[in-house]
Amino acid sequence: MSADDAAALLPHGANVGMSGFTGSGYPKAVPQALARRIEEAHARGEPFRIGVWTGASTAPELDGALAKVDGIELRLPYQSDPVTRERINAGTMEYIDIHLSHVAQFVWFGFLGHLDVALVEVAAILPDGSLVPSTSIGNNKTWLDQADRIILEVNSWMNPALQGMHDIYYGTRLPPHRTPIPILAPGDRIGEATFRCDPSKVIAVVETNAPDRNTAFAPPDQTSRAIAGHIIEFLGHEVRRGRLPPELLPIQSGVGNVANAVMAGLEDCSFTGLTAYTEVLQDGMLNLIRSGRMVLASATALSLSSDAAMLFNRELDTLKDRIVLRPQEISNHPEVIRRLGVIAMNGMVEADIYGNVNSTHIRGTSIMNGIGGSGDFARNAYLSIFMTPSTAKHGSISSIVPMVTHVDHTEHDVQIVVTEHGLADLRGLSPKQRAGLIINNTAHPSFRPALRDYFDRACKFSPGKHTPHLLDEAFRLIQSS
Ligand code: 0RQ
Repeated sequence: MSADDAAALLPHGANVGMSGFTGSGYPKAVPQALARRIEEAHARGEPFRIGVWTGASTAPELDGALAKVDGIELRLPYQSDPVTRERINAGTMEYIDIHLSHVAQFVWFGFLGHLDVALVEVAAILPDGSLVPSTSIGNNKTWLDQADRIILEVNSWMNPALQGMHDIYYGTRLPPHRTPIPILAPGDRIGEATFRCDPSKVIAVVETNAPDRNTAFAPPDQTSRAIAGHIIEFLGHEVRRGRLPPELLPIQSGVGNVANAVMAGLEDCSFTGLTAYTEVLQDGMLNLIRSGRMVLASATALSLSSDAAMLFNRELDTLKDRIVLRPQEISNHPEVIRRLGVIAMNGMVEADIYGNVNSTHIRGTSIMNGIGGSGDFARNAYLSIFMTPSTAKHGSISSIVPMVTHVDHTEHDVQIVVTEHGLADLRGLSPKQRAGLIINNTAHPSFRPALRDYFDRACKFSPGKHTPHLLDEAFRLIQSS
C-alpha cells in the first residue's frame, strides 16, 4: 500500500519500534507520511504524538520530520538529530538515553511498556516470509518479535547481495534461563541470515527506493590526525611490551569524524590482520577492509558516506564474507566484548582531571546525542580509550575540566584519555596521580595553569585527600562556564 495508507494505521499514543541505526536502514517513507498526518491532526486541534523507539540515530526523514511537527512524545534510546535535540532540551520531548545493549532486553523484560507497532525497513521479503535485513540490524529482531503489528518498508535501493551478510541470533533466553552467547571470535556466525516474521502480524507493506542518509565525513584535520597518531603510537607500544598481539585485539570505533580519522590513521601504519567487534562500520573501517589490513569486521550497522556506500555496493560480493551485521544486543553484548578483549575507542564531550567522562551533556543540563554504545564497550573492554580535541568552541572551552558536569563513564571505566596534545595512560594510577598526568599530557597549554592551580589548592584545602575537590568552587565553575 502507499506510505500514506500505512501511516493511517498508526494511532495517537502508539509506541512504534522503528528500524534505523546511525543513519542507515531506517524507514524512508512512512515516518514522513505520518508527520503529514500528525500536522493535519494538530491543525484540527487534535492531539497526536507517538513513542519512537529505534536502534540508534536515524535521519531527517524520520527523527527530523516527526520532531518538526511535534509528533514525538517520547524518544529512545539514542538520537543525533538537531530538531529532536532542540525539542528535548526545550523540555517538550521526553528522552530516555539508554545503553544500546540494554534496549532489547528491557523490552523483553517489560521495562519500557508495550510495543504496539514495528516499522522496519528490509531489503527483501523471501517466499517463505522471512525478511532480508537492510543496512542496519539494530533492534529490529526484537521489534518484529514483540510488536502487535508490523509495517514493512521494502527498499529496492538496497543491494540484493546484502542477503547472507547478516547474523540474527535467536538463542537469547530470559533470566534465569540464559545461556552463554557462543561467539568466540569476531567473525563467528551463530544465527540466521534473515528475520523470522509472523505474517499474521503484518498490516502493511510499502515499497520504497531511497538511499540511506550517507553523510560525508570531514577529511581528517590536524587535530584528529594528532589524536589518531597518539593512539597508534600507544598501541604499538603495547605490542612491544607484549600486552597486545601484533594484530592487536578486535577494535571498536565510535561515531564521528575523530573515530573515522583514527581508522584512517591505521591505514598508514604497520598493523595487519586487524579485526573489529564494533557497533558502526564507517568509511575508515571500510577502507581498512578493502585494503586487506583488516580481515574481518562485526557490527550492527553501516554508516557510510555516499561515495563509500557506492564502493560498498559495487564490491559487496567480495566484502560480504568479511563483514557480519548482528542485532545490537549482540554487537554490544558485555559478555562477548569482555571475552574477545575489545579495544574500545570513543569520543567524549569532556573528561575531568580524575578520569570521569561526560559523553552526552553540554554544561550539565542539555543533551548532545546520548551514551549510545560507548558504555557497553567502555566498561567491558580490554582497553577503554576516550578521545576529544582539547578545546571546544574555537578554543574558548577546555574539554579537560576539574569536575565533569555530567558523568557517563566513571573513573573506573576510563583507562586512556587522548587529545591532540597527548595521551594519559591512567592504568594503575590513583586519582591524584591521574590528575597530574591528565593535566600535563592532554589539557590545552593555555588551560593547564588554571587546572594546576585548582588541583594544587584542592590538594591543600579539600577535606578529603583521596579525590581532592573544592566542591563549592567546582560547582561555581560549572555554573559560570
Ligand atoms: O558542537 O557542532 O554545535 O559545534 O559538541 O563535537 O568535536 O564535533 O565531536 O562529532 O566526535 O562528537 C561526544 C558528541 C563527540 C560523540 C560526541 C560540542 C562541539 C560540537 C560535537 P557544534 P565534535 P564528535 C558508539 C559510540 C556518545 C555516543 C558514543 C557522541 C559537538 O562522540 O555522541 O560514543 N558520543 N557512541 O562544539 C561544549 C565541550 C564540548 C562541546 C564538544 N567540552 N563543551 N561543547 N562540544 N565538546 C556509536 C553509537 O553509539 C551509535
